[in-house]
Amino acid sequence: MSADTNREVFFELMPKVNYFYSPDFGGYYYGAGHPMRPFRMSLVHELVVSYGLHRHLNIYEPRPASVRDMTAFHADEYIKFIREATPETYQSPTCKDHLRRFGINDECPIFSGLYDFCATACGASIGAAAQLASKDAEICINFMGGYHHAKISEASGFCYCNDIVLAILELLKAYERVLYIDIDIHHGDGVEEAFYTSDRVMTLSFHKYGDQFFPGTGARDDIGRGDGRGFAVNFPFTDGVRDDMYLGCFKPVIDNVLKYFKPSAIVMQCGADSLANDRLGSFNLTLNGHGECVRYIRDTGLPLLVLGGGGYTLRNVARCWTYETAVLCRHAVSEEIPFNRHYEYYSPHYLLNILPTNMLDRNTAVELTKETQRIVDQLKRIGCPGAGYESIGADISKTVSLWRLKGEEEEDEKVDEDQETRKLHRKEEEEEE
Ligand code: V1D
Ligand code: CA
Repeated sequence: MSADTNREVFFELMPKVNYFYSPDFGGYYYGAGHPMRPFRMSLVHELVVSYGLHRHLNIYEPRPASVRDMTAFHADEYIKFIREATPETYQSPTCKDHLRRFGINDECPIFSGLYDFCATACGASIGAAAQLASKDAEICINFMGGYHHAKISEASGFCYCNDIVLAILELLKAYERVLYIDIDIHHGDGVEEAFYTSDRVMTLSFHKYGDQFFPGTGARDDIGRGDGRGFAVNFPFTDGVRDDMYLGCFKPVIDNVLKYFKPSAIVMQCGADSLANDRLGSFNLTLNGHGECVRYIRDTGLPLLVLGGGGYTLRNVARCWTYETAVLCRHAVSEEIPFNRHYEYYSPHYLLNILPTNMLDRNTAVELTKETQRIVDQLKRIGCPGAGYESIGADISKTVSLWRLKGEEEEDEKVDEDQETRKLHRKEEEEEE
């Protein structure tokens, strides 16, 4: 074989990986003391480039989503509101009550540039889905997206517009069945709710459940309704889960989802708040565990959209999503963090991996095995995929379910037993600012 033919074979075997990034994204600011810090995207991108990963992927600056794009899922009046709201209206005491209707509060404040922030995140996820649908890419990455809590007309949990639902709707134009996987520590309630009655989208969320942990949904017996019965899958964990136990659940669940659901494309939300030492989370995963989930999904060879999500210890978010970018473009990265503009964030050891803490693992092998078996039994019952599906290109608005009403009243913030540890993390974060 000539050198040229070798090159062609090499490029054919290597999946085309497209990475979406907007240099303005890191400049948005939710407000003082708010744990969601879009600045983390600047850290991620800087680390990706300093590792030289940009040479192994194609970088795209996204086109912002239009109002029309966003109202494929969201209510017209909600998008109009997000577009017109300003930090000044948010500050006015008379407006505050009115804003509550759309879920606006101190957790989801109106900040400067909010609409552009949403349009960028959604534009990137929709653009990425369109590339996958037209086979212009095999893997797309958008760490500016992953806002899984946003509802049709309501902001929730730091999320305003649900780029994930919009991306899935785009994929459904070309693919018969889409699998959504969510490894953020929080339940992916907005995506589950949107497709709760659909058998063309399976939503699978691994999350902390119990102790009134936000958002409080994602119980094991929430499995979908009507045509969608069995197509919502929830894996509840409790505090302290480590790599080995997590993967021991993740892998068999994925194997059985592939076997019984047979997805034609996958969307994966990679919230980094499931890592050890996250400022809001209480799992104990390292990059080996979190990254192995991504590798396992990459190895399915299915068209794949990888998204961001939560993640509140900024230096670890950058470590995690950089490592996962390397996994997706199949390029090994060194354990030593290369010098970059934000090098001081990685002090004192300047290494890539993160260590598990000595926190107690409250999950037991017996419980987790039972949970895995329950899910396998649920999957066995979903029936033969392909039977009775709407034809491709049919009116997909029908697949978005509207039946669920607004959830329970918000619970008071829990008093956390790890409060002291969290205070320490918070102090570290403040020092990072
Ligand atoms: F710790 C905080 C400090 C300031 C403001 C908010 C918080 C905070 C921590 N956890 N807020 C929460 C969660 N909300 C509640 C209750 C509702 N409140 C009245 C109390 O516990 C919200 C957590 C949102 C998590 C978002 C996400 O990580 O899942 C995400 N994924 O994609 C983007 C964000
Ligand atoms: Ca989750």
